[in-house]
Amino acid sequence: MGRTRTKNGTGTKPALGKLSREQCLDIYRLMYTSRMIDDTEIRLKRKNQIFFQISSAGHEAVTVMAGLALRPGYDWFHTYYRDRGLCLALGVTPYEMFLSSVGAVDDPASGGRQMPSHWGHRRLNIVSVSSPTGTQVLQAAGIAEACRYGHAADGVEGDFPRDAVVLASLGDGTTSEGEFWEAMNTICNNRLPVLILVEDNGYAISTPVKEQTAGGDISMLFRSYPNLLLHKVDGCDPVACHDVFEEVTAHIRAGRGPALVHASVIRPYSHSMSDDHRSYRTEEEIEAELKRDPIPSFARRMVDASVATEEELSAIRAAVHTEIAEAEERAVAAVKPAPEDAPLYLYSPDVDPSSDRFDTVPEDGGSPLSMVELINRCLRDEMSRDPRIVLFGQDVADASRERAKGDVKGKGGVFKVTAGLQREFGKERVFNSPLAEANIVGRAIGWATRGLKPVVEIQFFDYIWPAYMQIRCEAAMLRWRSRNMWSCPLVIRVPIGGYLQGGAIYHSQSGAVLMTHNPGLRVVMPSNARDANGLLRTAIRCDDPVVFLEHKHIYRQPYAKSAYPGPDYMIPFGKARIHREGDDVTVVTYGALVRRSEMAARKLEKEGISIEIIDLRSLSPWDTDTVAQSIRRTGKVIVAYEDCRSFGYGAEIAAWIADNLFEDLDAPVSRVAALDTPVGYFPTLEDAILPQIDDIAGAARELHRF
Ligand SMILES: Cc1ncc(C[n+]2csc(CCOP(=O)(O)OP(=O)(O)O)c2C)c(N)n1
Ligand SMILES: [Mg+2]
Repeated sequence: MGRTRTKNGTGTKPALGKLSREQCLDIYRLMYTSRMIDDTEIRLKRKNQIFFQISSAGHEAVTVMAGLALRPGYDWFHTYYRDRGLCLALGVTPYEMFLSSVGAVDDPASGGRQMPSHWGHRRLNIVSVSSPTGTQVLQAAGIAEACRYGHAADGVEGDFPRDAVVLASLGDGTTSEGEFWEAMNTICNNRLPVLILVEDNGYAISTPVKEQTAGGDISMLFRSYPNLLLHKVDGCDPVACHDVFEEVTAHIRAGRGPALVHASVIRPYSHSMSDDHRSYRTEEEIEAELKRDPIPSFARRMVDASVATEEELSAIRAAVHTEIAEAEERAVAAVKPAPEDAPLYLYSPDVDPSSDRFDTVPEDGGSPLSMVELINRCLRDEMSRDPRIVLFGQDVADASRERAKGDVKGKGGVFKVTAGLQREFGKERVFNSPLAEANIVGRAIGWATRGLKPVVEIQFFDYIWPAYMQIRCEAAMLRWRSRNMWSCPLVIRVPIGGYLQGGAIYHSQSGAVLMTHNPGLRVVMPSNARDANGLLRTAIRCDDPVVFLEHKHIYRQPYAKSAYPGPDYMIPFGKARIHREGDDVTVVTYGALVRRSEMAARKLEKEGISIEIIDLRSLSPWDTDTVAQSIRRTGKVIVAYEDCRSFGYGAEIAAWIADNLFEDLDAPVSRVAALDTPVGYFPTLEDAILPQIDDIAGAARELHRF
């Protein structure tokens, strides 16, 4: 297969529109190959030799023409599942596609981990794409920003051509996703070099576009968007698509901003093989649509215009059949994943953040500083060391980009954690995001995929939920789902937790478990300034996505202050700290409950009860060894956590202890946690809901008596 195309401007004579005869034949071959691979997959699925099928039928013309207009391995591609034609035109081979269909280890998209048609190809810059509709557009925005930054910045290694285009394609239904609008906002506002291709086949599964989109026409809604070049095109007509892509790619490459191409296509087959479109479409409608089928209609057009003869087209089809039959046979016989493959590549195989490499000795460093100050110091140190690091989030800048060097004092985050960083490192490296959480994380994933190191802030844990799709389904899964071909090492800093008095329901949430429940993520939560400094440095230098939870109640507490531990201080992940040694009862805890456990232990000491406190620091991975060693001595354990008691983070710790240390326990595993309610505003409510010193002391007394 490959790209045998001839480009315009090579002197070949136009035959159809601006297309030469060679181009026309190549386009026909690519479109026909795409359809034949779909048809072969359908046959394989019926024989149970593959397990899922979704076709690109009807989308071949616009996708092939987009692929031919763009440069594989130079431009960047965030695709969706109907982009077989695009991928073929970029150089993915039929054999590689069949490797995906059968789920072979050598499938270049996912090594048998994702459904077929979830494209990915490292060499061609086709970024691994997931199934959630629309997530790819924010990531494409991030890739485009990273391309621009990498091109202009000093000292950033990698290839960042000035005029690369980033393609983001999607279906009509997917334009209803909020993330799509968040992406369009940033793409237009920042004039990013993104080509958005909406392949409008009139349906999202069974929902027609009129029920989906105001006015039934997505491009109409963008007429007033600033900086956006807009085109509607018949996506079944290769000649029309050629002209549109020629214009929009030139526009984007010239740095004149993004373009949206709204292509009308058809969907002659059902949504997927799990759907039967005859249950919601009439025969007449399906029949009528077939008249626009790009493959026979383009063949007719070529013959009518004497660009090709029937015999020549028939010879092309025969060659495609031969190539596909051979590719199918090889792929069916290819090696499939063994069960041992399952746990591979959740995390970086090269950089282990729990290793000794991340275990350094703190320097002796002067007067005590707060957690806010030492997080800020770490960010400053790391940004000075590594020009790949960029920071963005809501209100994190000192001032707007324009006023960055002005005479205002500067904001630097609602908790001032990033204060002064924009002033020091410039507006290209520290900037505000829109008030949109998925926007922050989705773009950060794009930056990280492109080899930069975003350290982003979500203003409050309570508002992280719009970003959860990006965190769980994208950041955590990118490496695993691409079998280590793609990764997005980034850091998401998140102020979290209660005990603020007045924080109430939406400024006091915990819920660390909702982060630790994602294989592929690292989750840490320091309880003091020095640990925050060392753990954040590890988070930044490691090669995995990290959620860095900063308890906002601890931010400025005098008891949590520490001396600056130096610019290379690191604490490995998965290594707990014995906060206090004791013999009678072990308290396993983290975050704000470390201090509360300490206060309880001081009380209990007077009663002759000796408490050992383990500060986990790192919630995923967590330090089973230190916990086990302590419980083997004390025989009694309290797991204390700020989450709701039921299904909270500590529930897993308690279950692990019960499973693994049953013989060492002299009493049941005890849990101290928040009530299973939100956190109330009035102080007595908050006190009753969140775990207190007396709750820990009471549980310890009970265990001691046991
Ligand atoms: C976030 C999310 N919601 C729902 C789905 C299930 N789903 C898969 S494809 C699809 C329809 C997409 O329609 P459209 O964007 O028009 O693309 P088309 O399939 O028509 O090409 C839906 C609802 C999904 N994959 N992701
Ligand atoms: Mg659709």
